[in-house]
Amino acid sequence: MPKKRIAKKRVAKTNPARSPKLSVDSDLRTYTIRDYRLEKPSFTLRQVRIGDEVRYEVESGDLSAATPPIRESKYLSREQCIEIYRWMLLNRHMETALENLYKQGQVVGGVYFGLGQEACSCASAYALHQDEWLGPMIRNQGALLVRGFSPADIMMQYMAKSGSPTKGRDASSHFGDIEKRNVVSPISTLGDLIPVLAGVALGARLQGKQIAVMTYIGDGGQSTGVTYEGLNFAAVQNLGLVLIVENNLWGYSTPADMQFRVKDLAERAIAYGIPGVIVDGTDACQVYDACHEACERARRGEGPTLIEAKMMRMKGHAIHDAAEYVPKPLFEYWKRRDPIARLENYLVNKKKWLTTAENERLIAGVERQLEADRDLAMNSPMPTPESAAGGVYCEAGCHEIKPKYAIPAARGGKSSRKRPEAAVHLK
Ligand SMILES: Cc1ncc(C[n+]2csc(CCOP(=O)(O)OP(=O)(O)O)c2C)c(N)n1
Ligand SMILES: [Mg+2]
Repeated sequence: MPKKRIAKKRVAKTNPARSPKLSVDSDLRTYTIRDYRLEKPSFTLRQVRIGDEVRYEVESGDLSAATPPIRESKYLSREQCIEIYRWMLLNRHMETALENLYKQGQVVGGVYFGLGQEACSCASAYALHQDEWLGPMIRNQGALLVRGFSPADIMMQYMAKSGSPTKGRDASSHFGDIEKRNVVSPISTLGDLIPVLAGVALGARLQGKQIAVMTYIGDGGQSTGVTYEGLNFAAVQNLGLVLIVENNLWGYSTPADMQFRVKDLAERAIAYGIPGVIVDGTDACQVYDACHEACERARRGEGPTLIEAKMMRMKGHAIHDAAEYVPKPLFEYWKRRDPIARLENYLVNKKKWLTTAENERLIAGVERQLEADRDLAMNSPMPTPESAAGGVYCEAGCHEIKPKYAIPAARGGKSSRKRPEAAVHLK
């Protein structure tokens, strides 16, 4: 008798019609977004109007939550962690020096800051190999340092000095280096770097090399059509694009809540058919690990990855913007998550990879380097008036673009393919 009862139960369990789990599976699809974070801050803002001014207040969310620890990296060694920390310090100190230069009237135009975003800029660029490519945006001055530009290059650029990367032709961040550092110049129209970097990966592939290429887009900029077009092209072509969506909660004075409806921007990856990852953008180890994995995927020819880095823009859009519209408690909350202070604490107190004295020496070294670079920038000349006519338009051979990796195999002889009708028609 007992045997019979057991048999009956088994039949019932495997009967799909009676199994709610199975019917749910066939109706719903689920997707995975890897989330590296050790905390998941969530705030809602309320718009407040005072006369003509629009400001925001925090409506809900735990502003007093304890700061999480740095997440242990799966890949970074002690030396690499310290090297990233040093880049972040250089990034921060250089921007402080730039702010002072601006206040002294030495800067032509505005200055953009990546305060609070140094981990995102530096640890991401650090994941690229030397012969791979980066397309930075305005907040990624740390990434420029990692790729080999000096603080003097960046300061001279803002001061429009003759020795700056564009020889005084541009007064902010529109410079790159296609010869040595493999940096594509930032493009102001938000999103346009994405198809350009996808094209760089395609070019490398045509030369027989799968590389990782990296670029950034903000929570505001990701709404542009070209973001979709560029990333979709990279996805369809399986190009090694690593797109870092810098969700710093503000696009000018527009809070992220008013920019998109999805909970996390990493969810956008689902629609492209590519992996989406979330990291705490103030944790250098998380940023590095996600970028390293995305770069390895790219090098294996498996296509693009979208990484959403969540953090906070800790200043206004540029130096002219006092960011009065941002709720003060939000600044205080994110200040406790300062990427440099957290990494310093991790290296000195948690891992004991740096003694206090070694840390002080490292910081003093960064300050010395910056002082020397600032003096160099200050003392270098402005361009001569006569030079204004040159170097604006392309001059013969001024930026000849040669294949970087190999000469692509050319198709010899006449093509046997029939010319498509459209081509004939257009002619
Ligand atoms: C296509 C396009 N639209 C508008 C602008 C003007 N603009 C420059 S920066 C910016 C805000 C960008 O915000 P976000 O993408 O979040 O980047 P963040 O400044 O926060 O780093 C806007 C609207 C532009 N440069 N390009
Ligand atoms: Mg933003």
